[in-house]
Amino acid sequence: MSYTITLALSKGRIFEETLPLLAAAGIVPNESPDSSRKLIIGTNRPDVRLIIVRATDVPTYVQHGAADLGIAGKDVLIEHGGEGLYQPVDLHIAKCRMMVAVPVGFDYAGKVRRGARLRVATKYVQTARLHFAAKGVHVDLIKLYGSMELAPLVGLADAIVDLVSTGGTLKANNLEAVETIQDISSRLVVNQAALKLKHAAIHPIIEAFRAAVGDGAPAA
Ligand code: PRT
Ligand code: MG
Repeated sequence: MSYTITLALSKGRIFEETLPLLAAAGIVPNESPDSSRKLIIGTNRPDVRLIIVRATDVPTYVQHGAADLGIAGKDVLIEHGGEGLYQPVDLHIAKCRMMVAVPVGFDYAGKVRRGARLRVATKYVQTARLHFAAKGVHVDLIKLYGSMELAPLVGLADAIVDLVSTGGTLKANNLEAVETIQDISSRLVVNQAALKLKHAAIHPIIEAFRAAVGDGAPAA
């Protein structure tokens, strides 16, 4: 089977929230990545397949043209840099906020005012670097790959930069958010060369996603 269009997705919340948008574009996966271990999933359309990759790897597959399209969180796109990618549609899915959090009672504002140097643990090093540089806050960034909430509890860091949706994880670990860095949602990303070479196939998919999320602007 030769596929015209490959779409990169991560399983979990992005896959679940993308299903209705795919349906609006007339695309229905043949199986779910949660019940199947397959990494390449066919759809009702013989010319469209899905590939299942880690959320942080979606921009890489699309940048290199291994996928024509993908869906990735703004958090992931900021860290990746967005090179070689069009980001034509904000899908308003997998919403959360990128925030600075500290142990309850830690005087973050006071430390910042006094120009103290803070140790900040995060998976989002680029985002954190830009944020604290813009505020003129001196930080030592400590790169972690997960469970950032633990770092302040065991003395690895004073603060963390992480995604917050319900706030339940912060609360359970006696942490509180003290600053919002930015609102996050997932974006449709498109390989720039593929958009030109496969325009007839890709353009209608972009337009269907755009219509499904109620965005009236014309596609790239
Ligand atoms: O989980 P895995 O290590 O496989 O990969 P991933 O974390 O990169 O993927 P996934 O599927 O968990 O997240 C994919 C995308 O969903 C992210 O890139 C974000 O754009 C978006 N998203 C939306 C979130 C959240 N909400 C979210 N709450 N991603 C992660 N979280 C985590 C957060 O890091 C924290 O640990 O959930 C925890 C906080 O949740 P609350 O509800 O307790 O506040
Ligand atoms: Mg996760």
